[in-house]
Amino acid sequence: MSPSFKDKGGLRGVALVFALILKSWSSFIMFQFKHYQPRPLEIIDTTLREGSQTSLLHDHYKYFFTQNDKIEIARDLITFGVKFLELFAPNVSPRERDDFAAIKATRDELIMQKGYTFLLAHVRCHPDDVAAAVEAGADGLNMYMGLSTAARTHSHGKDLASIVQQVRPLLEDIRKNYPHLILRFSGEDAFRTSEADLFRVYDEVIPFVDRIGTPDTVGVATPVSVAQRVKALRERYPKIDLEGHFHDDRGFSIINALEAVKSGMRYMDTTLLGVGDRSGITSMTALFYNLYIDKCYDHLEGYHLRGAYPINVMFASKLKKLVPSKEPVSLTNRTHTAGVHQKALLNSTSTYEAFPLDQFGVSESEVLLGPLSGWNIVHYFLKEIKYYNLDEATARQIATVFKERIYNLAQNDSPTQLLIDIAENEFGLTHMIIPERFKDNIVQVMDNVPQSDSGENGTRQGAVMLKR
Ligand code: HCA
Ligand code: CU
Repeated sequence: MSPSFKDKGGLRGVALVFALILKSWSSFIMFQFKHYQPRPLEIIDTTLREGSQTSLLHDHYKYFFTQNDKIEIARDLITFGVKFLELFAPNVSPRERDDFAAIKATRDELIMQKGYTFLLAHVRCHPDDVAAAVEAGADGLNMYMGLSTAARTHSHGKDLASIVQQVRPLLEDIRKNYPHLILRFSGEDAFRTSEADLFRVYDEVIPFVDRIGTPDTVGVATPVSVAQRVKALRERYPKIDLEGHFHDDRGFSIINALEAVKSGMRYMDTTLLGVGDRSGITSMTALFYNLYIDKCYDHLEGYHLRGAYPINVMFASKLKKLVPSKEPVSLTNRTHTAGVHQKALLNSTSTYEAFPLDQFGVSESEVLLGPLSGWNIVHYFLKEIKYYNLDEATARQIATVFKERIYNLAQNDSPTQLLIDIAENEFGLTHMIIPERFKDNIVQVMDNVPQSDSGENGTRQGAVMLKR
């Protein structure tokens, strides 16, 4: 006999109570940092904090990311496999407070699908910042204070003893009152701070924190100084995890991060396309690309590398730019204009491409069908790869139609052809006019190389040439 309507209501009630218990249980047990097993490399994405300080936003009079931008960026980072997002302290402005809540809601929506992502508030060693972050529901606090002579003289003006007097009791208090919070303390400008001065402060805070940050705030570090510093810190604090943050003033942000990771630094701050204050910091996809090339496969655990290029395109569109030519995971890195190269490429792509960019999503299928593909990818693909005239609004409409149809595609039909059919036949798109003599000058290799043939030394046959 089937249960009566009333019984069903009862069952629903039980299910609701069960769901509530599960929710509160999970927020206390499952999602606590102490139950999380950190991977060999944990990216702390700071696109929404450090990255928001990029002057590139000013180029288009945009100045800041909108809340929708931030939600999309956070969602795509979580989908990519990032588990730590650094955000501004919520008391920076009412807008940041709202955005914090919106990002948190996005994070919560993705828990069932992608697991938990920790939101870290970037806070000064000041009780107001701490209180605001706690109120906003941050999972952790990324605290910082300048320890270098420059910071002590020209910024906060405190000597090391006063810094310790301010920071230690604050951290002790937070640890006592909010034991679940993930705490990090950074000695800002660490690479212009002597080891003795760093140790003087770190020794005092170590009992209360989960990680120590060593930011290269002004970009003075070199691979040699990084390796030496990481070694010294690991020797003195063998049980504590280290976090790096390398600015690109000398163009060393990638090599320094790579060196640090290889020397045993588990946490690395990165941003999408490496944007940040001045020349920015390490680009996340550039770091993964180099770890892959250097066969540090452990460090790639849990990241969706094929989403690398699509996430770069998404983010570039937020800055109203193309993926920059100096970003290794870029289409530019697969674009050949030298005639001699083109002929050799037809025979084997390995002649002028040493590395497997297709594994990082610089491939036709990933760009169109990857998990992150949205209207901006469609816009980019049609405009930059296929050379159609179109604006963003049209790209949005085409993307909607494309997404509706793509799942009904017959097995042998190509998504590219479907997109082109929609673009040409239903939206009447036309090609940009390129002078005849330049038409064959550019070759982009957008093939998918079979898995077994993707090693750096493999001959990467079967390439499909894509001439614009
Ligand atoms: C800043 C400086 C910072 C902080 C890094 C950190 C730096 O913008 O506040 O908190 O570890 O480069 O030192 O980004
Ligand atoms: Cu910085």
